[in-house]
Amino acid sequence: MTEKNNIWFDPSFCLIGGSWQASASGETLPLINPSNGNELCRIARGGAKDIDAAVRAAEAALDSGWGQMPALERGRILCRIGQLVLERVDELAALEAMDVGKPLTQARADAVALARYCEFYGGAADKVHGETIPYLDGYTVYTLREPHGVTGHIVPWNYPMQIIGRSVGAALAMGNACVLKPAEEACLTALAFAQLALDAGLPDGALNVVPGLGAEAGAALTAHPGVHHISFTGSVATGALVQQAAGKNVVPVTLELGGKSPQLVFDDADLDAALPFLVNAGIQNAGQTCSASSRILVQRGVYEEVKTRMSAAYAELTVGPAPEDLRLGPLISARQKEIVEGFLAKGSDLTVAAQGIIVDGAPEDGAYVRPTLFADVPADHALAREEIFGPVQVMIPFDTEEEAVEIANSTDYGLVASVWSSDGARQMRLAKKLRAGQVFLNNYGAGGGVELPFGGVGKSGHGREKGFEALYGFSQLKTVAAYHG
Ligand code: TXE
Repeated sequence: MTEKNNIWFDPSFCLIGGSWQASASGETLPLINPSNGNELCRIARGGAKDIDAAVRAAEAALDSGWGQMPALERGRILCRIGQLVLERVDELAALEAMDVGKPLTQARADAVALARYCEFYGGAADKVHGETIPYLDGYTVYTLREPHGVTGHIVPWNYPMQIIGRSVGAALAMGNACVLKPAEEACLTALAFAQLALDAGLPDGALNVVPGLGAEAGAALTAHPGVHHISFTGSVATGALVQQAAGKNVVPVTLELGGKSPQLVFDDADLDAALPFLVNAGIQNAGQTCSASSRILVQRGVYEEVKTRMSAAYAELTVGPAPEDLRLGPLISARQKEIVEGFLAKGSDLTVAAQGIIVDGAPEDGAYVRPTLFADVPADHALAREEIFGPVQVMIPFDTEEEAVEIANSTDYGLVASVWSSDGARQMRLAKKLRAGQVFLNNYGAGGGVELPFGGVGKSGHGREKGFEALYGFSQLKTVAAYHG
């Protein structure tokens, strides 16, 4: 490591069948610290052979102890993992801050959320029941919830800990054995989590981790005939490839593909309550959040006031290295910075209402961009329709409720939406009319909500994660019909 930290695992290894090992090719990839552009360490460049070994190890785990373990015991192990995560929260936060560029406070919140997912799914493991079905005379019919078998988990770089918690946590709770492919840009906490899982007593092979490139390790995982379910979070383009590959093996997929989520602010909204959410939902994690609110739709009567107040908030935003724990850190990579700058260039015909600042002394090779608020943006402009995945928000004025709904529903995405209004009837109407997997009334995000089913419609993907719903996704139903006369 060029930058010392409390590393309690070897970041250049894969975890396969309970043993840490180099990739079959022996090749490694650089892991870059986005705060300064320096190489942090090398990670394994896993490929098809490593994925195959990981799938075999998962199958072996299902055939042995893990496959036979009662739900109660699986739950206990998950709760123990959660406890170990809590004991290491600060170290995990430091790793994530270094690797992803997250300000420490945000990285810490992710580590706490990871523990919470382990606790939630640990507690839920033995509470997913089948049912008995009244049927014809002489029959007793009941259903069993069974694991898929080997589940593949392809995780992006923006919230590694939270996404691992919600997907691997739920899959393990239902008794699946997992092969996890973290993002090549950020995989330290995935490896750290795997070590904690072993320490907590998770049997060998129940969780395998193979870092590597998407086109190599990721593609090998999605195409592997021994994988029975794939959970993917990432871009629409890659999600479509994952679905195609899974389709060839007739395997179900859960896709979470981001969005262009709107907040609708009406004239009768409590602006004092709304303001912090309007801004924070756009700039948290430097805007690299699937459920980021990148569109702020404001009714004409309060438009100027909201613009003035959001602009003032933007002028206070500071961007700098993750350890400085400012409101924003760098983007994940020079490549992501290029993508976001490309969008800013596309917005050169628009009005910039306000921008935050990059602090003095931020390393030149860090992936920093200034958070930018655009005002008076036409609803059909590229910046109002395409996912930017950076700290950029557009303000769009509207006159009527109907117009607001039409604009809100006019993109290809549908992940999250929120309504700020004191009119209860309007809240109920819009909760139904907005095309999104989650709708928030007078809040945004509800504090993360491990318990709340989450997922999208349209190009935001399909399937639901989080809450109990995820447990149904990571299992399948068997119907047993007994004839006894
Ligand atoms: O995503 P990819 P990238 C969006 C966001 C961002 C854009 C590009 O708009 O600007 O995607 O980011 C693995 N088979 N989101 O390039 O390619 C890859 O290794 C199997 C939104 O990072 O989707 C990584 O582990 N796997 C999003 C994961 O897919 C493959 C979060 C995500 O990478 C693969 C991230 C392949 N052929 C980006 N190619 C959200 N919904 O939150 C890549 N991967």
